[in-house]
Amino acid sequence: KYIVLILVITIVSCKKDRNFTSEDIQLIPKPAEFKLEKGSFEFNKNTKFFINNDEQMQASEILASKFKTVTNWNLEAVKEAPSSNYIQFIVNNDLEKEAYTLNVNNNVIKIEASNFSGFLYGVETIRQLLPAEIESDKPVKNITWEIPNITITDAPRFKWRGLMLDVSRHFFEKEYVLKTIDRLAYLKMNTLHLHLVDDQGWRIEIKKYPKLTEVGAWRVDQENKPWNGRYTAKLGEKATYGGFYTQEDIKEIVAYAKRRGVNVVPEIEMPAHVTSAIASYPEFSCLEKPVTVPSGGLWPITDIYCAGKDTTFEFLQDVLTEVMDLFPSKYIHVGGDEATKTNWKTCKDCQKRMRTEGLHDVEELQSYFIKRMERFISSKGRILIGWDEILEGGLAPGATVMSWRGVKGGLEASKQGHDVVMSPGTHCYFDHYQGPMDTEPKAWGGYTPVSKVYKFDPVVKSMTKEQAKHVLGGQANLWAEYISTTSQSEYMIFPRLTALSEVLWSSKKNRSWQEFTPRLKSMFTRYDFQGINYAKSAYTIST
Ligand code: TNX
Repeated sequence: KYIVLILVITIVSCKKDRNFTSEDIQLIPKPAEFKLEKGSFEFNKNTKFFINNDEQMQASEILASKFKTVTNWNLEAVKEAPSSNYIQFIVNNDLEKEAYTLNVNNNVIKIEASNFSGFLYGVETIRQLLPAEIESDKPVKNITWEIPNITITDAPRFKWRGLMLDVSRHFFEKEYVLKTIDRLAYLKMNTLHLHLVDDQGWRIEIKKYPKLTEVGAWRVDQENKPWNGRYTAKLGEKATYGGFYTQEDIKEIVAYAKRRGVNVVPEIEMPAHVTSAIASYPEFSCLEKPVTVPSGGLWPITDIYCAGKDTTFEFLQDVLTEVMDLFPSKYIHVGGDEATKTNWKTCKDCQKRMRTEGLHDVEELQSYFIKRMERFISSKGRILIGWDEILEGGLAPGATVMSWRGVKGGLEASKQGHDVVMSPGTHCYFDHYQGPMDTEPKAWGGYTPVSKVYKFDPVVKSMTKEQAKHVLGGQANLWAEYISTTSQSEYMIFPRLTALSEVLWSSKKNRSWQEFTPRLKSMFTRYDFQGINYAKSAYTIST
């Protein structure tokens, strides 16, 4: 009996004395500063969130719902100060947006922030400090939900920390989009760019133009055939693959994202990558010939919007009006990439437009096109953003550039005093291989292992201080030509997004690949609990 008693006492006292070491702190992205102290805070069913407003309540719910799942506790949010065992949310307007401080001290945790995102990130940090089992989707027994006494001061390096999902080439169901939003917030990322339009599918309901989704959202199913055999369906052939988000779906996505500090940026491609729209309304193209929604790669893309007809612009303004009503995003993406302007060269309306506007070539006509859209978008108080082709023929006055063909376009835009988001194919294209081609699933091409993503820096070395200020941040793009399931999408996104989150959040001097890799490995345990199909090969290959 005595032996048992001594054993119990030893175990209990060991637990109390558990001393965390810096190896227990495996946060990604790495916080700006942290100081570990002796002692710890232990969650139990009486732990309370001490809050003042709805925003703080929403942030606390992220953690409360995790505890509900694993312990079945209903951690309460209260507005009166409890005597101990609570997490207090404190408004501190000296802190920048998204910044937070976290102080864990035996019986009390304090999170200070100036806005919702800051509180949310404080909570997400607590989540990462807790045992990995907090991520389980099933009840977990025999765990002490303890986190070390620690003081963290943290703020992001960049304000645009994004991921793009190509929902056109592969239609991702709403549920997967919502899951992706959770995962972004978990890594303190704040932007989800939805590529809603491309040749192979139009994915958003537009009330004024129902054919966009009746026709444009569907193609002949070629999901299991290689992308590179160009396949263009015959007119009238049965189109069964596809889908789209209703306006109700979009509202749900946007509201869900807001509660996770994520801004959803819609992309409505123009003038090219729009065969799905032309298939629905041929009258907005130069040739006005009926076409079908292609199932595979389409190159070059010649069926583009006609830049000569005013009706094209009216159509696009109507579309964007509905889009802007749904998406509160300050930035509205209009694509602008890879337009083969063959038809513009022979189209009478386009020729006339060029004469009346005094344009010398089709590049200037594309620039006219984007500038005209930019006037419309900025008249609504929003900012146009487009792929770096929008620089050609002259950049629209208020435009922001998303640089994908390397960082060149971004550098040029910053020189012209425009804001940029860096998303170079070399480091940010998650449709590239992340390991040897013979062992990895078929991908677009290229080689972008997680270590290369980690080496990315959105600020170009040759930039002046002034130019660097125009770099809003960076973004990963998941083009989906070769994606046919959500689990494959997860495989391409993770763990590369984990590396990118640190690139975009943590200061440069705070980053080291050697020091990052053990943290990445420990993140895998959390991803296992979250049920994410990350590329397990990535870690061994890159270290
Ligand atoms: C180029 S990046 C495209 C996409 C393709 C991608 C494949 C960009 C603006 N356009 O349409 O999916 O390459 O990596």
